[in-house]
Amino acid sequence: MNNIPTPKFNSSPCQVLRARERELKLDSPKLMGILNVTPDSFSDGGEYLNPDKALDKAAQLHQDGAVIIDVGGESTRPGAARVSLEEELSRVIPVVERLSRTLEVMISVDTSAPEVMSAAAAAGAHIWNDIRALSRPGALECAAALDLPVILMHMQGSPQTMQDNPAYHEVLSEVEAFLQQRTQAAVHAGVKPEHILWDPGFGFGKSVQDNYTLLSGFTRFCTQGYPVVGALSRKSMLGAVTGIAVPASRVISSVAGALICAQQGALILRVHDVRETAEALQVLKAMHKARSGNWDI
Ligand code: PT1
Repeated sequence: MNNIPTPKFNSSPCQVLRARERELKLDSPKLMGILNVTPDSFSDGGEYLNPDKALDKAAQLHQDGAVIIDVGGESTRPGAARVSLEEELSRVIPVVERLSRTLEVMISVDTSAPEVMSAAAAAGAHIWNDIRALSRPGALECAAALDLPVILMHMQGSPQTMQDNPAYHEVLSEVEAFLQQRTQAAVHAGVKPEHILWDPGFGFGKSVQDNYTLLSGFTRFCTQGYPVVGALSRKSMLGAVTGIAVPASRVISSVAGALICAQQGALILRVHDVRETAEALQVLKAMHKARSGNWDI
């Protein structure tokens, strides 16, 4: 453990994420709770297709400590089927509308379709979470016009084929180069640099070893000036080392993974198990407070 760098997450000036009327101060790692409105999510498929159930779940995530709710209408786990625009819109928009009226949270939308994100933004969404890093036609222009924060994620291939034969010469530098390049493209299209977030994309076209190489070198992504999202909750990279085959049973390893990301500088953690992750984060926060001399807990 002694060669894992531990950047100060509360070093000043801290970054502030601004989205319309909302502000999120990234002075310590913040939790993004996952709300899947899909019939085929890898860990909670079909549970929250009903908007009433989705709202209850979001309220629970918020109460447990999530300050962002990530609404997803397209499953992007390995091998997932593609979904039509109409279907995605019909799953996502009603939930975003009701969420924005009822909860004091930032709403992110896990989509690659500019049509879905435009409608979601009109319904009150604050953040575009795009696993395809604004690569769909019209996505870059749409992101610039919406003037909202965007998460750019790395993926090799597509969800349908990405786990067939992932291969890298050097995974850390290739993922970083990709994120730099998509950042350039976004800024060139008119997206504000302070609206850009990075995500190395655990599980998206990566072998188990690639995923752990990314985890071991996570700090490098956190020192480029963009807030980084750590998102490995319940993923197969955890099952691969614990032997736990059922995603919903990977809570302990998910919390461990989230804490490793946070310790290395991740400022947003995308998680299913918000309460458990929030509890674990208290330990890291206490350590940072002791180190900074700001011990008032
Ligand atoms: C992610 C992410 C996401 N992951 C962001 N959004 C998923 N920003 C959906 C497995 O190996 O990492 N970052 N939206 C879900 N995708 C996966 C991928 C789920 C791999 C499971 C696996 O089990």
